[in-house]
Amino acid sequence: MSVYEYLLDAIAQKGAVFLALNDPDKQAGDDAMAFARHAAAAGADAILVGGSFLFTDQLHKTVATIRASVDCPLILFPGASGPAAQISPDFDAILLLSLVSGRNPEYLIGEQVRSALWIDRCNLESIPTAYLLIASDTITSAEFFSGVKPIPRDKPEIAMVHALAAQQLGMKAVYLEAGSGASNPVPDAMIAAVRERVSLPILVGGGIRDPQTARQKLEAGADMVVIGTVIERSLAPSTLRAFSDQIHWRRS
Ligand code: 1GP
Repeated sequence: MSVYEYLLDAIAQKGAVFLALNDPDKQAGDDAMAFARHAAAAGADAILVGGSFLFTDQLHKTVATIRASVDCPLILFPGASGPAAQISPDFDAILLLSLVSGRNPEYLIGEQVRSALWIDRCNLESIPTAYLLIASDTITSAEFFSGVKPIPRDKPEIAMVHALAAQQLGMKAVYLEAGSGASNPVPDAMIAAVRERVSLPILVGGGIRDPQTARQKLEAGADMVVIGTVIERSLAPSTLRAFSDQIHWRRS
């Protein structure tokens, strides 16, 4: 089964997917091992690894450590650091992001061309994903590095039409991103507007700090929730389990 099929199956079986995001700049070595083990034990369906920009050289070591620690799929969540710094054969798949909410050709096709042979050589499964930046209160790292203005929070129809175009282009998922540590997560009305027109799996991330908010995003129409900052701050099993229980609503 491919990683994409595994995620679709988890959505069908459990209601939604819980993705734990490790930023190797913040948690490497033993911390990364603890992050992955706690997240997987609590029920995370897969581990994403990456960040908007890598300030350290810890990614390769971190992904090898996580690989040796857990059995669930490891998925690269690429940033702006170039393929050599990010792509590793220890990953099972890559969310091959195309920043469709912007008009910067580097993030629509340039980075993908630079990465193509590396992905091929490492035999990574590619999950072509439409990446949409959604405004929060502050300028996020993704916005800064890409030079792409986020979609205003009160314009759900703009997000919807970008996601619809991505579906028509053959992409396999839509990621609505408020940015790591965002003060406000993606609005429910925007998720609902995308859900109404688009049948692709919808990932939502950025600024989701509690299990109830995660559940709210699913009720609005999301299929996968990405949690990073909260897990970085605390590996308390009860917190992680509460996220898992709310996200896996079909089993709770
Ligand atoms: C960032 O959506 C992810 O790209 C996760 O965001 O760190 O705010 O959970 P948080």
